[in-house]
Amino acid sequence: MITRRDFLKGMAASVALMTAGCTSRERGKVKTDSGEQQTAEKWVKGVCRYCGTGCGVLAGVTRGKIVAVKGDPECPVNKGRLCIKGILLPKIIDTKDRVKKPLIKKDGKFVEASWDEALNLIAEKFTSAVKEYGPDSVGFYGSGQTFAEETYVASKLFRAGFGTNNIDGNPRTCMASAVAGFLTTYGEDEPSGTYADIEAADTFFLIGSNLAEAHPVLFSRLVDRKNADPNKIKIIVADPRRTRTADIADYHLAFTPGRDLSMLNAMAYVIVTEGLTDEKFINEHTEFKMGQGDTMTYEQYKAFLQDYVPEKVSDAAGVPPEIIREIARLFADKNRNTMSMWCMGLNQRSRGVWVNNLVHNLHLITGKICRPGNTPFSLTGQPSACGSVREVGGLSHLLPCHRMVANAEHRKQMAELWRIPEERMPSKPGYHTLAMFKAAVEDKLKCLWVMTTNPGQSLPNLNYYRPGMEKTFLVVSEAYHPTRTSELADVVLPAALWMEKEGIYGNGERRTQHLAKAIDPPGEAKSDLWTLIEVTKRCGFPELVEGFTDDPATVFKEYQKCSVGTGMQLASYDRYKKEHGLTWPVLSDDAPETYIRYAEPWDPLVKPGEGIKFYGRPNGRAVIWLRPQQDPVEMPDKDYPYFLTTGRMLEHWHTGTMTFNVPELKSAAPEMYVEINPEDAAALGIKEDDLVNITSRRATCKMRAKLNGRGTPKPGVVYASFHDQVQERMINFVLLDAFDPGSKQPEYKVCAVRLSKA
Ligand SMILES: Nc1nc2c(c(=O)[nH]1)N[C@H]1C(S)=C(S)[C@@H](COP(=O)(O)OP(=O)(O)OC[C@H]3O[C@@H](n4cnc5c(=O)[nH]c(N)nc54)[C@H](O)[C@@H]3O)O[C@H]1N2
Ligand SMILES: Nc1nc2c(c(=O)[nH]1)N[C@H]1C(S)=C(S)[C@@H](COP(=O)(O)OP(=O)(O)OC[C@H]3O[C@@H](n4cnc5c(=O)[nH]c(N)nc54)[C@H](O)[C@@H]3O)O[C@H]1N2
Ligand code: SF4
Ligand SMILES: [Mo]
Repeated sequence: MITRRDFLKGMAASVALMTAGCTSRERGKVKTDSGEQQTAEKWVKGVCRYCGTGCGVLAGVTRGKIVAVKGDPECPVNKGRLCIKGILLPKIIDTKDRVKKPLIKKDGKFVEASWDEALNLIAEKFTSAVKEYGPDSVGFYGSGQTFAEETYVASKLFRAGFGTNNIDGNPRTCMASAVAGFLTTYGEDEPSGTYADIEAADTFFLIGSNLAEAHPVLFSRLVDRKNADPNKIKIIVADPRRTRTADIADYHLAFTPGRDLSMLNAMAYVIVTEGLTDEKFINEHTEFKMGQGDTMTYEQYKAFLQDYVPEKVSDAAGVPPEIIREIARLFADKNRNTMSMWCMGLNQRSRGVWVNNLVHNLHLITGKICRPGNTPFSLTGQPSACGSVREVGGLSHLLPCHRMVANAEHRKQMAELWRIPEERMPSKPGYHTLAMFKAAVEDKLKCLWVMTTNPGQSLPNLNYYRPGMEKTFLVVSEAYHPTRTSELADVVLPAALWMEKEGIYGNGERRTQHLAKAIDPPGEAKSDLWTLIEVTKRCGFPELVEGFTDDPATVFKEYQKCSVGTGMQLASYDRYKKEHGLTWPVLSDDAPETYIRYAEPWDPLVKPGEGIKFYGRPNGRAVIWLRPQQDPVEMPDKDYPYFLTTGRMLEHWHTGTMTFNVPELKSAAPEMYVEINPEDAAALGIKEDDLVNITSRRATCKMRAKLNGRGTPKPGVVYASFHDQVQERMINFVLLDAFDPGSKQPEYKVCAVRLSKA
């Protein structure tokens, strides 16, 4: 018989492979997938190309090729572990669809061009659009997968050069609600804790995160924690689907999509009415607010919670009242440490900011924050969504190092740092992602530069947005061609890929890490940094990139200066080259990294004797928000009776450009399918592997049915991943493009569909 312990061990092994099992232990020797022994001439330190976990890697290089990748045993994130995608990274490099020369579309066909021709064309188009239609007629759409230095130069070119804040990126589709949640609650972005809290927590509350597939090495750390003390460690997973993550949970709360706001408020109700709060913490470190920031009292908060008596909300939320009570008690237990982890299930929602606030509330009313193992931890998706976008200021309302466009003092500081007159800093926030692509549809955005992202596949409601990409003058910096975006481009610029260039990533725990260059890019491919610097010069702004070269150290030096005196001060480039990452703030080059923010003795920004201080807020107090339940924009009805939710699977990365090039990953998951609850399938006469039409008000997708696969949605809910590049199975055509009014993050997680056998 398989015991629960064996099962847990198996789970850990299936997602996170110890490198020892995949490559030889002997230093220098590597075993390739074909089994033969090869000797790597050198091992180069880097970071995995994929998820926000940020595993340290060592790339084995022989005769100018990466022949193997192993986990860096000295990186504290993964201590030598990698998941299957990380181990197979060498296979994304030498593929037949790599772009090796610039391509320009002429008479509807792509033809190879020289760099000079391509760069001059871009400079000519962008500068003349600015002249003719004004600075807001051009835009940049970047990514949480660029290096910090790349976004930094892009930001400088668009803001200080063209004079527009039209620079946004895919973290808008990913982290914007988490950012706004942190800012509204603590006045400072990014988590207060780090991954080390996993080893110190006893109760884990995972909501809207499928850790097992999306952050596998963190999942293996969680499984290790559970294995070390199976009776004590408790795992709660709140997700409308049974997932691989839910499989290891002590409690799986399969609530109704979008109704987690009432479930979280009901947990707060139980905590407050049963006297499980930390009154001293509430009195000393918090305040209450509602709406846009109206001050409330504790009494008003208690009155507000009366609408969320578990018995009242349980039917709508789809979770039994006694379970809500039980998990609320477990969460608040004063003898246990509680860590929450969440990801897209909360962020990709039309009330993503509010639901983020509600998780923070639970930690604030119980005082479970600012101590080891007690932390509200928002998981980050991309390898450098934090490092290269949130920190560099790669969104239309942000400036470098957590500064805001709307703040005149911040603009002044940046003008000084960039040595430009203050009036050259644009004060109007630019287009957020969906507004930018809408402006292209409406012919207001004349030129758009897309870098390290694939919006032609990853935006929602694609039938609406793709024609805009076709209409505008579209530049796509890409490693592969064709992609569902590069096919719409006017110019495709061949990009150096992972380990073919050097730079800085920042992972989900504030860890800034350096990736060295291991090999040369193929053909004429160049780093995005080089391309950005060249375009900046050719657009007539050489002063903005003076001293910058292809060597990212030249750019990082200036960026690091922007961080001095902010809440996220960084160390020098040289230090990152030597260390295995450092979690900021790091106040000097001999200072240690910071484990826990806002609290003594860890945070250097908290003065001795201050204890805990939420210094991002004017009064040093974090905000407990009164946020009511509000349903998603599109709920099921008689014509479209099912919820559709979308997300990811272990083997593939987003739009699949990289992972479908890896034979092992492709054969493990060759096409995307739709998960349907067996009860619903029986009612519809759908069997395993039947082709099913998934129809929304916007489009129809055709996929095979899986009834009891690695995930099972609750009845009334269906699920699909968005990794497929085949139009018929591209679920994003079906999705709604509603977004959160505060964060502007799209609601990828909820819309209404009907199903029929195809
Ligand atoms: N293998 C792999 N790993 C990845 C990625 C990848 O493409 N492939 N991408 C990375 C990126 S950029 C990101 S952002 C992360 C995403 O990581 P996750 O957010 O963990 O992954 P998702 O599958 O998008 O969504 C998580 C869960 O949200 C649930 N959900 C649906 N509706 C609701 C709801 O109303 N409320 C709540 N609370 N939950 C709901 C879904 O059922 C799903 O299981 O993964 C990162 N890691
Ligand atoms: N249905 C649905 N849609 C979603 C989501 C969802 O949960 N459901 N999640 C959203 C989220 S959270 C995210 S983060 C987005 C991700 O969506 P995208 O960012 O659009 O997807 P990626 O496949 O990561 O795109 C990265 C692109 O960069 C290219 N590339 C790789 N390395 C380099 C490089 O060094 N330089 C250059 N120039 N290019 C490079 C890759 O080939 C790839 O085409 O998708 C969003 N869309
Ligand atoms: S867990 Fe994430 S960062 Fe680590 S190896 Fe896997 S994909 Fe890469
Ligand atoms: Mo993401």
